Amino acid sequence: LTLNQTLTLILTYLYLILLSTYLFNLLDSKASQGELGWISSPSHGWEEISGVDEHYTPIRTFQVCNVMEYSQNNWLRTNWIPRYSAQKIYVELKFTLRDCNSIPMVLTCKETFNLHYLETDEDQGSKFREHQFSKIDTIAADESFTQMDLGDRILKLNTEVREVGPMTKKGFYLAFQDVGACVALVSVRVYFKKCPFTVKNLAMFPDTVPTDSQSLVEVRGSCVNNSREEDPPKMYCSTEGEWLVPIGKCLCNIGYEEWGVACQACRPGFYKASSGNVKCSKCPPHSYTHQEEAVHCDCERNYFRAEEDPVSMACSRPPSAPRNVISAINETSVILDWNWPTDSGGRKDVIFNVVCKRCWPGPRQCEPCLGAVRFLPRATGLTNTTVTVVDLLAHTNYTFEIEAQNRVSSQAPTIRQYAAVTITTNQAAPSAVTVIRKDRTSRNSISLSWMEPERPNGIILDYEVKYYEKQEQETSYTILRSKATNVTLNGLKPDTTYLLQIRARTAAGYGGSSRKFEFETSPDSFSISSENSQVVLIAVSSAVAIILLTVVLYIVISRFCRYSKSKHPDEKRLPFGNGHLRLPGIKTYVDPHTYEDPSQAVHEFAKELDASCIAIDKVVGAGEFGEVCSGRLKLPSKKEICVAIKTLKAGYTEKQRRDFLSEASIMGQFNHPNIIRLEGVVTRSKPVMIVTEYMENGSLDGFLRKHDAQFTVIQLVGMLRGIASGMKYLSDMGYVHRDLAARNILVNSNLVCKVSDFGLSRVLEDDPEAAYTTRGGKIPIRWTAPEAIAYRKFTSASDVWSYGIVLWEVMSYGERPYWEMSNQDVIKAVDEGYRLPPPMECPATLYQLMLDCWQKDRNNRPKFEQIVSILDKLIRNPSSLKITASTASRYVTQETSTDITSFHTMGDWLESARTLPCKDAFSGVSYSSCDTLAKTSAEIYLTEVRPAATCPEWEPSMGITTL
Ligand code: ACK
Repeated sequence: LTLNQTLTLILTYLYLILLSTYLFNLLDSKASQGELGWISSPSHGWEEISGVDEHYTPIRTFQVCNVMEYSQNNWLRTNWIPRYSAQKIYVELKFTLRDCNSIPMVLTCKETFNLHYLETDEDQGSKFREHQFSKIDTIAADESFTQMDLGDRILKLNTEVREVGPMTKKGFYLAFQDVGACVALVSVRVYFKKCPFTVKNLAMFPDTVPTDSQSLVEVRGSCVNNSREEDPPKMYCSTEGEWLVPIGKCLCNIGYEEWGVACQACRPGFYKASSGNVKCSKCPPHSYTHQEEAVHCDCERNYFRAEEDPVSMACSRPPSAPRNVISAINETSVILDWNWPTDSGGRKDVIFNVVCKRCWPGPRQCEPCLGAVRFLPRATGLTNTTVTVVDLLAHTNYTFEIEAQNRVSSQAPTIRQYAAVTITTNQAAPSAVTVIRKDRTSRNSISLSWMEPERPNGIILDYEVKYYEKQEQETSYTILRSKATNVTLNGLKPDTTYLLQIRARTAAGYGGSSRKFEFETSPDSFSISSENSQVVLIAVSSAVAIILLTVVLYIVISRFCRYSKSKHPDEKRLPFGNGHLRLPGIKTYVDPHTYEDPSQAVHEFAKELDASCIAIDKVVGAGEFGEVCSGRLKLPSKKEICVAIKTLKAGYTEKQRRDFLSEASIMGQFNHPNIIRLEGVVTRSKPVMIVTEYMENGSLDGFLRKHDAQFTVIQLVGMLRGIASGMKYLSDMGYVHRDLAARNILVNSNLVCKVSDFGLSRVLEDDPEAAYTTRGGKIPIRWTAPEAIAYRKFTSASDVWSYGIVLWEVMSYGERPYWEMSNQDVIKAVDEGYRLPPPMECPATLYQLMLDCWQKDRNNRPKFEQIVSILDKLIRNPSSLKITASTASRYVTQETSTDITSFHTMGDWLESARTLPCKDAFSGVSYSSCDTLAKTSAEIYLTEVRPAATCPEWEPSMGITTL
């Protein structure tokens, strides 16, 4: 405490103590040393006398004792007493009174006297009229004294207090009327009560005089200097002059702390950053303040505070450089490890950034590494002291600079704190060949070409091509070497499947082998027995080939001409598009987005209809772009047909028009009984329309819900077969639907199901089921394969996953997949290996098909072609649909679940479970996989599926063989 502070404190308290007396005197006869000058009437009545009080302090008293005369009426009037703000005043009288009985020979003796008052607005001087006064009370003594008491010098002092009020005038007089008593007025005190000035919760409350009524007076406090209101401060002043019920408070401003009843500035070296009644804090390490009232402390030189650092945090500095960098090189990758800096700068948020430079020998010449180099987990913002750098060039010098940073590094002078290490990568073999394509196939030869490995790691000397008959299982194989990236394998057997692997060789040796590619030679259409007949055959085939070539050339040229007329980049067929090998003779889907002018795509693939040929009957639903109506289409010289008409609502933007018509451009390319047929478009008049065949029963999901449990299993399988057939057609065309779901299947009056909804952007915009993923895309989570959700890998295999969900929707009559689970929970459950359980009464074979469609590894899922063929066989052999999935799974869990992984085929499993009644039901249905023979139970919601890797003989492409 400084001297100043102590003095302030003492003075403040003294002031408050002085003010805290709640009785305010208007008159105190004791306080007067000289004559009081009160008026006595008649003059021989009350007498003013000097005396001493019980403490022997000199006082002025008045006394009267005319007991020896009759009819006494002696008045004593005070001086004029100003009222100030008082409404109710108190009169305290101290007096002694002589006991009448103790006075011998008295004529008239009283033991009381009267108290009166008179209100006036001004001092009336010596003018006194007794009739103007009002009586307050008759005052009697509690104790009177006798002659004996006088002798013993015992003073029997009486104290009486009387209230007067409410007073209204500016002042008043008091008067004492004696009617024959022997009385001495020792003191007269006149006062009123008030709530005195006070400071409560750092708020000042002024002197307050209570009202005369019984109610409390509400008083607003005002904050002491250097403080502010937190809650409005309030108190109530009672009629007794007491402060009651303090409410609200003030808080010391920033830079000030509470000190008694005041707010005091923080001393140098201390700060207070927030208002509140807390003490000033000492400056944190490496900071200071030389001023009073500091709200924060400044950082010392070379120390800093990050933007988000609280002022209570010590100032810090950039970390020192990382230490002891070591590198472990493995061919073209390197693991860098280092030690934490000795000085982290006083912070915990140290991160490391790694800069890669490629250097040449000689005078240090370096340049930043090119984008191909990858850092694992990343190059910047590392919180651990290690990083792996991959995809470096072989035999190359690199320098890595590892820089330590923390949040204040950016404020420090530009000195980079880093440690560097220089390495030379090893010689490395080339990476594997990944892209191989079949150029030509004949009965005895196959021509192949491939792409150079992504990382050759040197000059490729040659490629080794190893091939063998699939049936031989690698026991005998042939090896060819080729310097070029293509080769023709001759002398092969006709109609035979071969497996083939390619690897590249550099000076560092052979690279990894490619995965096994499977190719078939053409079938032997003639029975050939001799060399001659082979020659004849070659001649005939050559002739046929020439004719075929001519026809193909003609088609290609005529198509080319059509394409070039539309000024469109003519080649829209991607040889490896969507991971599909196009089937010969099947058209390829053309993405309308590849057209510079999308309206050209519409006219290429859709017929322009005259609006006058269309009659709209009624609205059947709402699409993204406008209403969907039913109506009729009557083309000249054709029969009138029922159609569905999608309209584009008025006020559309150009983009909306393009997106709307893109559906027609896509649909118009398809021609299949299980794909909704486009009749044409109306683009030249308004409204713009897309006209399709009419599907009487609407969407499949609603249709099934409406007819719950009303179909036979064969009927349901028939519908599913249709959908699979439509999807096979789409996947053969290279079209990935992305939004296959029962709601996007339409059903006609013959229960034929057709795939619909072919928008582009619309696919995901339009579908109410589509939700935004963390990667920003909009995806119908419940229907979408995990790889498509995770990294937007949409392929026909992801369509197969969705088909599995449609299968489940159909078998459960339009139940919502995963019921009311949230999208996030669905993603998590599927990722953890759980799958939807079999719907009620679902044939085991169909549930098995669902599980196959939901294989995590998309290569293990069946192709649509296989699905169509499985369903065909189930339809031909209805008994295979008799056993329901829950029954079968019960057998699996009870009898064979422990070693199910040891069965490589469903047949194996059935053999081992020969005694079980389910075997018959499965005869005729054989799967070469056992991995998806999952443990299921009617009691659990979702089914856990074992990973495919548990079956050693599992061949992904052979996931489902023929029935
Ligand atoms: O379930 P729905 O009745 O069948 O409601 C929707 C609605 O329009 C919005 O898509 C119906 N719809 C769409 N295309 C056709 C069509 N070609 N034939 C009959 N109804 C259709 C669909």
